[in-house]
Amino acid sequence: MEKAISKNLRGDDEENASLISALPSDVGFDGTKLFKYQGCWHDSTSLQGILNFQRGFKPQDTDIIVASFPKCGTTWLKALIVALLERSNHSCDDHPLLLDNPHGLVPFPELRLFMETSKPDLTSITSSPRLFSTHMPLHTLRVALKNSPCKIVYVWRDVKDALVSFWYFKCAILKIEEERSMLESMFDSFCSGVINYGPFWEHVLSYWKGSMKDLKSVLFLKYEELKTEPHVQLKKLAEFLGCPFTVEEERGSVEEILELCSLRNLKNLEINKTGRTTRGAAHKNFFRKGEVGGSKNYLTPQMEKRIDMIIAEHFQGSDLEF
Ligand code: PAP
Repeated sequence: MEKAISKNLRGDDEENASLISALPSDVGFDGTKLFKYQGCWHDSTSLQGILNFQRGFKPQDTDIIVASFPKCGTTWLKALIVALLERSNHSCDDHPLLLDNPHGLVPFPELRLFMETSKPDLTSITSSPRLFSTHMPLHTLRVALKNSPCKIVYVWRDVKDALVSFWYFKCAILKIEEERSMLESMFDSFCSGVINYGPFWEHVLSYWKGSMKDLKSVLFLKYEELKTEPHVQLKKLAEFLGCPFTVEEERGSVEEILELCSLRNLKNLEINKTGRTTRGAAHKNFFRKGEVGGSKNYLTPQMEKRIDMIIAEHFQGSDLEF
C-alpha cells in the first residue's frame, strides 16, 4: 500500500514538473517565479496543487465551492456559508465557527488538500454538503469539477482595496513594517497582471461570464454589496444554495447569522485571536478593517486612476460595473 502511494506521489511530481517546466514564466513583485497556466499566473507550489486537484478530484453533485481572488472577502463568505448551512444544527454558543477559523472549516484544495498528491484522503471532511474553497479562475476550476453540477459562489471586490489588503497581509506574515516600496511593486504587478492568480480582470471575468451563462451554478457576489445590503445578499445566497429562510427565520435567523459572521465578532473570537492555519498564518491576520474605499488613504490619485483605467479597459463590453 505504501509503495503504491509513494509511486503515485512520484508520478504526480514528475508529471507536474514536466508540465510546469514547459510553461511561460515571469517574476512576481517579491521575486517569486510565476508560471502562466490557463491564462493566469501561479507560483510552483500552488500550481502543483492545482494540477493535482484537476487530475484527481472526484466531485460530488452536492459540493459547494467558495471562490475568490485573494483578499476579496473569502473569509467572510466562508463564515456566512458555514453559518447558513449549520443554522439548524447549532446555536450560537455551540457553533463550528467558535472552534475553528473559516479557512479551517472550508479548506483550499490547491493550497492544502491536493498540494502533495492527486489522491488525498478526504474522508475527514464530514460536512454535508462538502465545502471547498479556491482562488483559481473558473476555467481552471471547471477542469477539476468535470461537468459536476455543484454550486460555486464567487466574491470579488474593488481591486484597489484588495491590493491594499494584500499588502497589509503580506507585511503581517513577513512580520515587517508596512513598506511603501512593497506596495508600489505590488501595484505594478497588479497592473501588469503578473501576480499570483492574476490578472485580476481575467479572474473576475471568468466567474462573471460563468454566472451569466449559468445562474443556477455560479453566484456572483460583490464585497461592497455584502456590506451595504447584507440582508438582501444573505437571502440571495441562501436561495442559491437551496436553503432559503422561512418567513419565521427571516425575523431572527438572518440577523443572528450576520452578527455571528460580522468582522467585529469573528475578530474577537478566541480561536481567531490565537490560532493559526495549517500553513502557519495567524488567524488574526485575516481580519483587519473591512472598509470599502480605504485604499484611497494609501494609493496616490495617479495610482487609482491608472488601475481603474486598466480594469475599465478589460471590463469593456462585459456589462460588468465596478
Ligand atoms: P484571503 O483571500 O486571504 O482569504 P480575504 O478573507 O478574502 O483573504 O480578505 C481579507 C479581507 O476581508 C480583509 O480586508 P481588509 O484588509 O480591507 O480589512 C478583512 O478585514 C476582510 N474581512 C475578513 N472577515 C470579514 C468579515 N467578517 N466581514 C467583512 N470583512 C471581512
